Amino acid sequence: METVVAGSPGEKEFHQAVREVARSVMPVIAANKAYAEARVLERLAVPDRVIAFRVTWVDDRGAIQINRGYRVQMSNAIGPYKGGLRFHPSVNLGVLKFLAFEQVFKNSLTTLPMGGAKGGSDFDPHGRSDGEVMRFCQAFMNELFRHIGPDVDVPAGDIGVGGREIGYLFGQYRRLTNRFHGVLTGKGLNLGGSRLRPEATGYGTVYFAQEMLATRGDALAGKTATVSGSGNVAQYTVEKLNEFGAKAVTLSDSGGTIVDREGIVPEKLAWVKELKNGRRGRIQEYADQFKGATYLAGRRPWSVPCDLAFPSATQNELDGEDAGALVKGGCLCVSEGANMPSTPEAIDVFREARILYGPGKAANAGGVAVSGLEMTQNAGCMRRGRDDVDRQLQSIMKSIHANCVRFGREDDGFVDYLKGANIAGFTKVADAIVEQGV
Ligand code: NDP
Ligand code: 2IT
Repeated sequence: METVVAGSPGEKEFHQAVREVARSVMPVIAANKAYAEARVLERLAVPDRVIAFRVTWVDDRGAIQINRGYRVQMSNAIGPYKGGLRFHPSVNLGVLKFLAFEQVFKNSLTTLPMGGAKGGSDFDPHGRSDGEVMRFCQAFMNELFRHIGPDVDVPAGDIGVGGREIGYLFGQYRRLTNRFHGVLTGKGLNLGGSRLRPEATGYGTVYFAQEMLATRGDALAGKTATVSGSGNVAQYTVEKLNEFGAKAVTLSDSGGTIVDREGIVPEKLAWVKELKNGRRGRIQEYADQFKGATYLAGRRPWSVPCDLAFPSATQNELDGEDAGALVKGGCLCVSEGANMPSTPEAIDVFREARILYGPGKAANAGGVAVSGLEMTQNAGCMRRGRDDVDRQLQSIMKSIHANCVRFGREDDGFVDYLKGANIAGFTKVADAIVEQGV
């Protein structure tokens, strides 16, 4: 860790992500001479390549705007680089390195042949018109296009990047290269996108919770859930919870949290989708729209009593104190839709309380898994139906869960899903690195 920290000063999220994986896999490396000799972990903690560039574009007033753009290509040991693009003012190199590092292990867990990468920009889409977002995406692709390709690096969405942005990015890639192929995932159906990709992360996170609960003879029906965020992942988490007969009682955004003890039922969720994906408004409006709902300005959902928690907004959004409040409120299962939403202190609290804790790299892998299916559909010029994709998604989430249990079960029967996910994800990549020499 000293070498990692010295080589990436100030990148605290990156240090946090590496430390968490190192803690789990050090015993595996100590027991496997080949991994130690090949210095697999040290190699994985330095990106294969970091691309950083200026994005210059013109806003609606005719003024020139300048943003920073990045792509961190972490490892392609088991497949082409793969991972999302994030547009958010908090984006910097350290954040993208943490996300790219996590992506390597997550993608390995999916069982599909995908390496790990992440990219994005400090561009803030809030309050920008469609035209401004389009011109920004075009300017971003003007540099990115030379570094990606269907068997090189295949970006997708993340915070601030959804179907609209992927469409603009794809259009510019096609104009620049004269190629129509699967260079991005999360595309609209007209552009060769996969059915169920928008739903996949949220649905997968709920399927993962279902698997975790089943190990204790329990199920989702009748449970109360807190959900953070109100974007892509949060929306489809609530949708699937409703289908399973559970009740979601919170959503949030960077302004605060709404609490609706009656449950965010399908009609209310449809309104949230229009608010967030159509008008792009604030979640606060929910409390004005629906009687009985309240708005907690500047607060997160974790003080609301629940059986299940689905952190689905951003990194480090749930700290030790929040974890304590969740456990005290009766929470028995946490399934992470976001990447690294729980701080190390929060994870310690979950562990000590022996509750079910599904880390993001396992629980939210359904999104990139369906991205992997989109790549195979594009490569084979074919299309799968919704039920077919859903079946595959469920089967992948089950296999990720089984792998976590296999590598994470402790002597007393408790499953440390974080340890299991890290070891299972690491082992496949480590073997591939050893096989390919230096
Ligand atoms: P969206 O942009 O659709 O939604 C993000 C949500 O999180 C918004 O409600 C946003 O609020 C909130 N949010 C973002 N940053 C912050 C912050 N700093 N503080 C408080 N709230 C914040 O993104 P997604 O739903 O796609 O992504 C959510 C999480 O899921 C991220 O951690 C992402 O990495 C992860 N993820 C996404 C996948 C995908 O397929 N999209 C796959 C796997 C993981 P506001 O509108 O106010 O900014
Ligand atoms: O964090 C993630 O796994 C994503 N944002 C999805 C990446 C992808 O390539 O679909």
